[in-house]
Amino acid sequence: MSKERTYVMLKPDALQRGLAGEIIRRIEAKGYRLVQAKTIVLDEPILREHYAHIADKPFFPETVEYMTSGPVLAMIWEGENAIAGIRQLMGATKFADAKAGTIRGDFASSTTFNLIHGSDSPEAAEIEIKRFFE
Ligand code: DGI
Repeated sequence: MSKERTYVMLKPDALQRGLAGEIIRRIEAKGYRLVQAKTIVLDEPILREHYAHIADKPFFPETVEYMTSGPVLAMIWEGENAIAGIRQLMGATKFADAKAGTIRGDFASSTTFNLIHGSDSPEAAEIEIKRFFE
């Protein structure tokens, strides 16, 4: 395992529900290091880019409405195996599959309102860090 950087984004519901501190605490407690963070407001063009793989799905309009409903917290995290490790802390995408003990399993209110994004591969991490921080 080598030290990796990954892109993590706390979605609007995480900030609206006051869960940012709890989610960051869990990631820090596992040993990852916060490298950069900023709040941003997303628009549809950047979401079409970031979520190109789901842009033709029936739920995409709801995703855009949700993701533009308030600011998100964009972050770069670093650590051993950070990409897969933070995905594990996040929990599964589908609401019914997210296990207790994971961020989504403990706090998500639906598959759409699922609090957190994390890059799912080294390639995605590189692209997403560039997309949101450069
Ligand atoms: O990387 P993930 O966020 O875990 O999952 P993804 O890249 O496959 O999908 C991006 C987001 O799109 C996901 O966080 C929530 C939404 N999404 C994915 N599949 C579904 C979905 N939303 C609904 N309502 N239903 C789905 O089946």
